[in-house]
Amino acid sequence: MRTWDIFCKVVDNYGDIGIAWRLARGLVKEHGLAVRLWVDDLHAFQRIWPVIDPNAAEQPCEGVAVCAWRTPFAPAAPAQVVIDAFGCTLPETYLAAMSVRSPPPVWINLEYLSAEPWVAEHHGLPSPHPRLPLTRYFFFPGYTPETGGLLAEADLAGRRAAFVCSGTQTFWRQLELDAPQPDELRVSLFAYENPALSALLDAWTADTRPITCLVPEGRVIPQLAAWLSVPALQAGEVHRRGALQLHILPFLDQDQYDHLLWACDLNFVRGEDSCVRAQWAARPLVWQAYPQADEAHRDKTNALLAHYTEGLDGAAARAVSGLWRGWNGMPDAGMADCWAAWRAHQAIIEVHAKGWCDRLRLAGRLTDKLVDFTENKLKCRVFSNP
Ligand code: TRH
Repeated sequence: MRTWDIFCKVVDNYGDIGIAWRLARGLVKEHGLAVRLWVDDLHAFQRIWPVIDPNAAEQPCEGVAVCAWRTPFAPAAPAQVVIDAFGCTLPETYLAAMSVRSPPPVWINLEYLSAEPWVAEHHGLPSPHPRLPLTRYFFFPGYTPETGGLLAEADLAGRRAAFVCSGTQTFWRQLELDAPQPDELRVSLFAYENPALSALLDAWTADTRPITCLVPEGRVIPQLAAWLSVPALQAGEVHRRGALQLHILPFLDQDQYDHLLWACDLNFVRGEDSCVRAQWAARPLVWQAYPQADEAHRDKTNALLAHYTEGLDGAAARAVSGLWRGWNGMPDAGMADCWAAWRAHQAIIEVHAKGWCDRLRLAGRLTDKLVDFTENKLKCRVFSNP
């Protein structure tokens, strides 16, 4: 059985561990690999996967050996494949052990996802280590077949279809919510602090049909509390303003969060992993890119928008772009107008979201592509090191 080590440093938020965990689970379940996942912040991990014990040095979970990445790093024999998630810098002692392993491990730097065109050109490129006899390969997830593809379980579409067909009522009950009214729009909101939020909430308050907004606890809560003029907000609270009903939810586990995305009519998502999951949900979405000091998130937003709105009718495409750009600090119009335009084209945007999900499959599944890529390299190594 092939051995894999995945290293993950939690920079901030939940995207790094969210992606590393999804990848580790997929490699074990679908490819039968022996995977160790080294994580430097098990508390963050526990937020998205509550059975994780934040104090355990090593614990089995879903077939993955979850290991605490501590400093100094205790000696560990390197695996055949080593993933350094998002260039997290491997422990020096581990790197040294990799360099004397024969044949050397296949070493992958799993990069952040972007829809920008340069990704395809950089995917798979080697980078020799300056001192050690090791080569690191850049593996870029992406939206086209020339890239590393997207994280998705093989049974994802089937599970989603089964849930949509017969699971939503139970899900709403579990969250202690009523099922949606026929004319209601149910929205999930996962966001960073956002200057456009108040104007969007104002627009929802003035909508002609009811809007229910479900907000898992997180970074946007203080801003919501300020808009509501309340000192703080907790899970379970409900607030009404005009057509808008706001529900604060507890932070859900990663699988339940998928259910939320599948059950809502529109999902506001952020960063990387929730954005991809919202696309697989086959529902309309609004993406907030992870804000970067050099404004690189603007290029990322525009690149995904260009790709996502391909094939969408002109006015509907402008409505999607307007709302996404306004939400990402690039307003083409006021938020109220952006919302009105989105509402006017809602039906066509919903159809597009379903078609988009089918098109996404053409990019390929990241786990399959990663296994193919590393298997090829491993075979070459065995061949050159008989
Ligand atoms: O948490 P994020 O903002 O993570 C970000 C991005 O990944 C960004 O690219 C990276 O540079 C930065 O971290 C360091 O957003 P993201 O990527 O959507 O990750 C959130 C994870 O949390 C995802 O796996 C879904 C999960 N989640 C839950 O499990 N339960 C919840 O209730 C919610 C709202 C999210």
